[in-house]
Amino acid sequence: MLLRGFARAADVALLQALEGVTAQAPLRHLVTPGGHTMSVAMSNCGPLGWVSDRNGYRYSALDPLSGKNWPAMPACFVGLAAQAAAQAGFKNFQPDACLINSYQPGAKLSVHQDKDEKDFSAPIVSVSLGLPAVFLFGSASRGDKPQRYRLTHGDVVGWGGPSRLAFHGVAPLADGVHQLLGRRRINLTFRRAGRASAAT
Ligand code: MD6
Ligand code: FE
Repeated sequence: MLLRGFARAADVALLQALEGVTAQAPLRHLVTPGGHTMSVAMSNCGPLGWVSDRNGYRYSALDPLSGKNWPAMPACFVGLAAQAAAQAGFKNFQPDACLINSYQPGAKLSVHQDKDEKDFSAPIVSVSLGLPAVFLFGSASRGDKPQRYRLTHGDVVGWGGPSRLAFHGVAPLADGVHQLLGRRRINLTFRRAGRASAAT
């Protein structure tokens, strides 16, 4: 589900909270298991963070840069993610991981599936801020030609159920200047990466 502009009213609060997070856990370019350095810079907040290195992709409670826990998920992040999930039909979404992706012009994310999480019943909520991007959204089989969606500042994508394992990616970011973020796009993806939360 694409919620156009859902995060717009909260943009300044989100970006301010994000600065606190990245001051503790700086954005960095991870290396893939194949040895390529990713063009997207990443960090995390919350109990679990997504990391990649020569040994593979996984979730870790510790930031490999500091050896410490990832910063806590700011309350405005959690609130927005839960509200967006509810709007998309997923009640009680309790994310335990927030992956922060930072794109500069030319950066891209190759087509992939999100399958490192333990709980595929939970949705993923994805918040776009800053420069617009073309989001590629396919099906669960890699060969299918993806649809293209332009995601702009404040758009939120809520995604789960039958589409949870759909292949997706981000086309190389076009250059531009955004009023709040300059030459940059930030994407926040909220997930349930560890065990399912108790139903309430
Ligand atoms: C991005 N997003 O938009 C990258 N994955 O920068 C993702 O890879 C993604 O937006 C799963 C669900 C939603 C997403
Ligand atoms: Fe993804």
